[in-house]
Amino acid sequence: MSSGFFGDIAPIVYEGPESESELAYRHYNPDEILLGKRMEDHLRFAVCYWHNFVWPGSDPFGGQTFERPWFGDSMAQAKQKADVAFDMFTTLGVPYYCFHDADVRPEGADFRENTRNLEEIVDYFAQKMEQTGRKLLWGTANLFSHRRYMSGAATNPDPDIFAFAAATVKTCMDATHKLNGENYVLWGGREGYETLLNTHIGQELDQLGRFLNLVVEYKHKIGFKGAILIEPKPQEPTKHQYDFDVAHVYGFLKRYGLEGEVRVNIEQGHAILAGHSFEHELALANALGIFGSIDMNRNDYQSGWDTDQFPNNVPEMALAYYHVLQGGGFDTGGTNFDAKLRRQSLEPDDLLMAHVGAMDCCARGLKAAAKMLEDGALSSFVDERYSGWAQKDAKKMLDGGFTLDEIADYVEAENLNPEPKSGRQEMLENRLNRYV
Ligand code: XUL
Ligand code: CO
Repeated sequence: MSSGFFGDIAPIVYEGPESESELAYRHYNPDEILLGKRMEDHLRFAVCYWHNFVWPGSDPFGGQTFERPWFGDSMAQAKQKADVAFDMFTTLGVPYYCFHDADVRPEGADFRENTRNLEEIVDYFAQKMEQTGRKLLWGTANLFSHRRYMSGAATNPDPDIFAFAAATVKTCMDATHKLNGENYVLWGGREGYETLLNTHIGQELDQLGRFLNLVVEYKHKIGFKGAILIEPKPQEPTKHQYDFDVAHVYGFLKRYGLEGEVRVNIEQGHAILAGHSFEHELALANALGIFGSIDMNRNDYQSGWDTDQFPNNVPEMALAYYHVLQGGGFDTGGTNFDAKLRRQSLEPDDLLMAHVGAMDCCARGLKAAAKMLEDGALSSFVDERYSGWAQKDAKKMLDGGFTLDEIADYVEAENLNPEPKSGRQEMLENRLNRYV
């Protein structure tokens, strides 16, 4: 049954680049085949619950701007919110969604009530998913908003808070498993520190390592087949977060023996906050074998804040999808819009237009990326640039077949005197620009 929130808006469909409608896809054509696969199956779009249906429009200087009938803390309102959310997923034709426990259930007085509320909503979601054919990309626990987590969840100095957080994650993993979620995400919003004056870093890292091992052990215990993903972010809300970026996460996983068990959910805006480009983080995750999923939302490049805006820069997105495709594309992952409206965008259809534009930009980025890959526009040069490493002696050098002094002997014997070769950056930038 329709929630009525969006009025009588018909399902949004592909109308092609000439369409004049604000509520039509010009580029996102789910059935279009790229590299042998449907566009919908490449992109695996997800709508996030929190920014669309929970965030009230507040900023550090002002409170609520959005008026939504489901704002409140009753179970009836939580179900009304779910009705609107599923209406939006189906109107947009987005196959997946993502949520935190605190987005979807009323806050209870204690752990037991939280769990009961979550279970009731999970049953409601299960019915709605069955009716609408929508799927869960990932579930997660909000271990950062409640005041009990102000000094961390897994990394809290108080073991009772560690326990409360662990128990909460168990309930969220159960919920995700029950809804056939394809991934479980951990973003450690409070897993870091404000000041070293009161912080024991080594102790906190060991707590975080044990916490993540508990999650992985439980995944296997319940037979959850999805991927466990960490979402890196360097700061905000804490001054310094332990899951700073992909490289930090990899080092952390190695240290705690989890590099084969946990992958990353990379958010565009977080990459920028860490001083990287999005494609750097994607390429590195691929190289390290830990790529999982993406949050496709941008920051404001001037303010330097995590503004969670809908993506709208096609060249950036082309490069992002280029790296996603180069790594073989999404497996359990997908494209989640962890994005929110600007607080002045009050109307229900602003929510729809934001997603329509974002999905069209992703589709354009994906098409450009697929074409670049197909044509070998960048890879032909890169392959040639590294082709020397296919030669016998070069391979031997890489595989440990030479010691340092043997390499010195080799250079002398062959009288090596190599000349540098052009990196051709401008030529490659020009090539890229032909596709976007
Ligand atoms: C915060 C953020 C989170 C995670 C899920 O910056 O990105 O919403 O995506 O907890
Ligand atoms: Co995110």
